[in-house]
Amino acid sequence: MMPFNQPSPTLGNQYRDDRVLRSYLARSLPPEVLKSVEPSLVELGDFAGGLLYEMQLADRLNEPSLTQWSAWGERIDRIEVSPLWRTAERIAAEHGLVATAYERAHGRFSRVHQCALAYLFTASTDIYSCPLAMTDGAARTLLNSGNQSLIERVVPHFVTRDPSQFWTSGQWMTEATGGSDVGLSETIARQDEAGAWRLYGRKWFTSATTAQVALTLARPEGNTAGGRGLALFFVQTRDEQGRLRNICVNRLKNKLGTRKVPTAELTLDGTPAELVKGTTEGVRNIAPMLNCTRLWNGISAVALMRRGLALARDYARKRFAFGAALAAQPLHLDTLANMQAEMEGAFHIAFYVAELVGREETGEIEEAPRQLLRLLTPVMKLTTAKQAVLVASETLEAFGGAGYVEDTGLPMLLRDSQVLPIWEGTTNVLALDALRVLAREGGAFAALKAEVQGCAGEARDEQLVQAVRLATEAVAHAETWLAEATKEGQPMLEAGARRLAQTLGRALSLALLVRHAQWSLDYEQDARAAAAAKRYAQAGIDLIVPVGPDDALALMNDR
Ligand code: MFK
Repeated sequence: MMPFNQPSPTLGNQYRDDRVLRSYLARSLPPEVLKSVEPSLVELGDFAGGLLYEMQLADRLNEPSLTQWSAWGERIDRIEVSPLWRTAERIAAEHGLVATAYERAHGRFSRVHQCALAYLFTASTDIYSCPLAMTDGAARTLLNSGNQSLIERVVPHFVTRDPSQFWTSGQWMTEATGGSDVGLSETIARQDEAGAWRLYGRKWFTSATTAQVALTLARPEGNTAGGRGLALFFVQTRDEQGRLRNICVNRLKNKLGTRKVPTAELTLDGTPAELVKGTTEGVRNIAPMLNCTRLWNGISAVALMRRGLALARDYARKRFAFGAALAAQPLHLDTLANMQAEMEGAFHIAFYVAELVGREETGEIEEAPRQLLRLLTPVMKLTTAKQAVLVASETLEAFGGAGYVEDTGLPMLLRDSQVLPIWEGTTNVLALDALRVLAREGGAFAALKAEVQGCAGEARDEQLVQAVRLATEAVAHAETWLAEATKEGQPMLEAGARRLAQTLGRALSLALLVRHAQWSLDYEQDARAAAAAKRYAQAGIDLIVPVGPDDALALMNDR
């Protein structure tokens, strides 16, 4: 008798099969824009569910390698990336994964178009989204800097569709003294006899070190301590002969996930560099890069959730146990539906931020939404990243033991999701950033409240009206808590910052999901977004609880 073999999960066209993406684009893009961009999405959706996914499974065991010495004793520090990564670079350039946002063929909608491409591309390319995010961020940072020489020489390489001309950029910020507290950076910048800047120091965690260029921070000798004393520098990593320019790759990092990303420790020993914008205020000047990579982080979080769900749903139709397919069993369906609801909430807040970025880039943004964007970037990033880890964990569980077995490719989803709350600002660092924004940008909270109320005002379906009430109530509670905690002082505010940020993130996600669900009921006669909204509402929106810093301190002491 033939032994039983379980059919594996498979994927179809990742655009055509994605009700959430298609429905969102149908609402948010003008019909002529949708018609114009749809072929690019169909094409990438086909790649993502077909060739790229097959390559990804075949590429599973390949990892980047570092060769530090040639056979003849020369220090070469050559990094080889996996075959999938080499293919991903070409496809990313050809499909305009960065270029789309800068060609701006459709004005402010081009950012949404680009994020839709990134969303389709990400889950099949083993975090090649990392160098793309940094490249996008570098393009935005250089354009904002006004440094005409760099804008003319470098930006065209970031935004080309020609793979032979395409460059990626690194973002070298993290040092051993602090990944979060960047102001502690120890790298020194010194001018040589010719007046050219050279960098000396050790960068502790540099992602995608194969990039042709990088933006980095260093302290010009004599500058003050802290982030203000740092300057933003541009580095071209190799000379004309392809040799690293006074950069040693000490080792590649052995990480839990993102294992295809060549993340390295570097020593800079007189690396030539150019000032991007002034000799101080490095943290402020690199902020556009941070905000851009935080948007990509959110889009990636949604993409990984969506991939887990696509596989888990397909598997549920193929896997039989206890007399029926999993897809016919109420508890399994209920579990998948909860995951889907989280994904849909995350989807709408991430793409809402993309819409605001598109408006900012085209100058079609007033002061209130600008402040809202500054607040929502960290709030969206921290909210969606945590959801991605939870959904990835549930995805593995939905496959039982198979989800825990490496050659199914499934464990990678959990490992790769786990980076999302860590890099580009941990949950707590971003929650504190959001707190600072609320204190500095007087209109940010009011803008968020107005958006939630605006969405609530569009709900007419009785169940959606009830669901969105939880969002408006949560925002009202957040407002009261913020006022009271401000009176109590900084420790109370900081201790509650994560609960506050997640409450704002979940409340806005719910409100946006409700607005979309009402539209989908009206124009598509589709009740699925409404079903997701109702579930999302029940999963907890208001996370603010009456605890403070004192008991946390008491609990720290365990002796
Ligand atoms: C696939 C997805 C994407 C993946 C890409 C992956 C690549 C991975 C590589 C990395 O992980 S790189 C490392 C990422 N590191 C971080 O994200 C650092 C996390 N820490 C923070 O974000 C801290 O909040 C921060 C370093 C910014 C705090 O530093 P400071 O020196 O205490 O800065 P401060 O005082 O908060 O801000 C200085 C100025 O910058 C202020 O402006 P002013 O000079 O006008 O007062 C701030 O308002 C401004 N600023 C800070 N963050 C900003 C910002 N402005 C706009 N947007 C922001 N996000």
